[in-house]
Amino acid sequence: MEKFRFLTSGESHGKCLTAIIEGIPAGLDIDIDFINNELKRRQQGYGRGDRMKIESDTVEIVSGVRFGKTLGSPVTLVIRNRDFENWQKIMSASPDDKTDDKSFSIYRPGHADYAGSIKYNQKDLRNILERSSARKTAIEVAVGAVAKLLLKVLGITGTSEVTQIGTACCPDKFHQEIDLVKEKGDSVGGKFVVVYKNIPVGLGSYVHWDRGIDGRLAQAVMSIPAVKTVEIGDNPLGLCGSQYHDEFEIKDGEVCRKSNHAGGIEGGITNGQDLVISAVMKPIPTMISPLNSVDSQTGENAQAHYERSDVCAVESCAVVAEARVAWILANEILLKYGADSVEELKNRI
Ligand code: EPS
Repeated sequence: MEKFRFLTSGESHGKCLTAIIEGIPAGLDIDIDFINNELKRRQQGYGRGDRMKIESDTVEIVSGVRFGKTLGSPVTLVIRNRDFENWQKIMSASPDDKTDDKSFSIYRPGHADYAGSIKYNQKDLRNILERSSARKTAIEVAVGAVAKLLLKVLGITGTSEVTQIGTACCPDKFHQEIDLVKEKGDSVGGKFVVVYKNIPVGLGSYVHWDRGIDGRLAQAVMSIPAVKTVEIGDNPLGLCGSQYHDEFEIKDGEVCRKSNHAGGIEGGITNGQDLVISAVMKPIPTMISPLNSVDSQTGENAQAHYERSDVCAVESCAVVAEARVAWILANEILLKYGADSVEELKNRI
């Protein structure tokens, strides 16, 4: 069930990225500086590639907002790709501009090239790369920033932190790990954690398999490009029930917990504790030292395609995950407390 719905569009080197969001109550203050700051956070991080030097992502609001407040109508957001200037002909919508410039046919192991080219029956792997690129996460973060603004009104806030890069588990060693990998022309992944606080009890449900908020959050985070595992709370593998479950106690007349191993969800429902989600991002598949591959056009062995990329994007991935968690929470809040205006929503909560 969706109340907070949106679609995005746009290719990595196309003109722009766009989102149309529906379901935001009227009267929400849209702080454009906050949205742009979220976009800036996504662009940062040690190990990002040269594209981030070209782009300076900022959002344009095209509909649904008047004098800084939502109207209750669909909100349209646009982020222009500055790099489009260099790709106008290559990414042109007109058949008159057809060119082989920037075409490629050698699969990058780990990227969408192989499966995508078969699925969409494309010879030029550029047609797969352009939308499968993580560039689209820029507009997703803008949508997440709008969801965060709604959550903020209700006192719900989220943060993220990188907890591992490659084999390094302490922040002091992260840059060194990325430098070492970069020197080898390789790439590196890692792990991060997202925490949201002040969440009401009762978002999500156990009544049907697709209503559990844990399943919805896992889907939202797992589908970020390059994410391979998602955990809610602590990994219970190898722990006994007495070590894992969060015991209750009464403190100052309130029901409290001694721990939060469950990460804020029991029975597919938020339980009022902090929501804790961690995920592992695999190493980016585009590498200067290429892996063995196959040329789909010649049918021969070849070295994988390389083009400008990142060595490590785990910090950015964490910001994207924050955004995705914000969409899910905003949707669940609107499902539970459904309201047409922010005032109505506040009164209901
Ligand atoms: C990205 C923009 C892309 C890549 C990266 C994410 O820009 P370009 O391809 O022009 O360098 O830097 O995407 C990938 C590494 C990938 O494999 O999809 C961005 O804006 O985050």
